[in-house]
Amino acid sequence: MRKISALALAAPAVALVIAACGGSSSSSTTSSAAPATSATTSTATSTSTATSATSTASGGAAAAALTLAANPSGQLKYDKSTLTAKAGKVTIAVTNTAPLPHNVTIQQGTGATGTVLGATPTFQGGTKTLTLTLKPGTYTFYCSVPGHRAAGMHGTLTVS
Ligand SMILES: [Cu+2]
Repeated sequence: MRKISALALAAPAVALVIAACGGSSSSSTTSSAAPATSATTSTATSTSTATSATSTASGGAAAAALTLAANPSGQLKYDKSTLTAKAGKVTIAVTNTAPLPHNVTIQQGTGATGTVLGATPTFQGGTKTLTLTLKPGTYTFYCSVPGHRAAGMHGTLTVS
């Protein structure tokens, strides 16, 4: 009985402290923080929507998507020059925030030419996902927009 009454006394004391803070100048800080919180919440919602769409597109494969991004400042290169994956279903999520359109094209082997196995559309802004079923081997990823591969927009994908 004594413990319960002690708690009952403590709770109103805490409430009084909170009320005192809320009534002071700190109320302006509280109101400015509220919009930021709701903005974060809406971003998180759209991200989770995109994630579920991606997993549906990749057919529920357990393997995590590889990520590749075009240089955001417009240089003709990707953020990686090598990618590695396990044989089977390989998903590459390609982001292009550069001020010009790019794509990612996957070619068999590392020669100047080779069989093209798949490609994202040429796009600007956002992320496109490319899923291919690949055997162990070496592949080249490059941008097929004229001049981009020659300028350095390519790399090697190793599948084992
Ligand atoms: Cu390009």
